Amino acid sequence: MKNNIDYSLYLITDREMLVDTDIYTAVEEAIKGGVTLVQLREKDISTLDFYNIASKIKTVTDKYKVPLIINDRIDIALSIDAAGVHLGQSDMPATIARSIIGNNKIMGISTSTLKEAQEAERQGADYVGVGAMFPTTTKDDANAVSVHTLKEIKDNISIPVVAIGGITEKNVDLLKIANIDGIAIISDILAKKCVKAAAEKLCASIK
Ligand code: TZP
Ligand code: MG
Repeated sequence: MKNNIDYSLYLITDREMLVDTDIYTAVEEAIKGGVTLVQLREKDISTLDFYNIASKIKTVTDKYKVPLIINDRIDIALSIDAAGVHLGQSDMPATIARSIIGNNKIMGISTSTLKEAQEAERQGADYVGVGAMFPTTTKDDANAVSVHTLKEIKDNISIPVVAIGGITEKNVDLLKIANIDGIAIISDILAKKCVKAAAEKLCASIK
């Protein structure tokens, strides 16, 4: 089942961006608009709040049979039986994470160079996130990655490649040349007043 994941429109959460809505409604609307995969990524949050939000989001994603990935927190991912985890370069080493989560869970790794992407694949990642592709205010310490490097990564690894960072319906066409498996979006969906319409626009532009 983890081999049939649709990475095409990958929503990553950030509660602080929401406009007049809550995270559960926003995730549901985004799924209705065409989001194929959801990652719960919340910073500055207590373990209890993270766990409670994760369990509640899981009921939403389960309703639509959309896989839920948890950022950073392997313990929370396992506790709610999420589809997997997403780890950065400064999180738990991928090989250790794999030994904890087992082979049936998805493990995604953030990368910004070909070397990091090849290493992630070697260490058992199921997909890599690559970015930041464009300037973004969502993550202030993100490394910039060129479309050339994105394509080089896609051409040199076998696992799915998802681009991230500053992607909007206006610039997504620039990534087409890299033939990637999906785009990961925070603000161009969640900071929009109509989350469903925002997801629909992105969905239309990647078709
Ligand atoms: N990792 C690299 S850039 C980024 C993350 C989490 C932020 C993506 O957010 P946005 O709003 O889609 O630019
Ligand atoms: Mg992290």
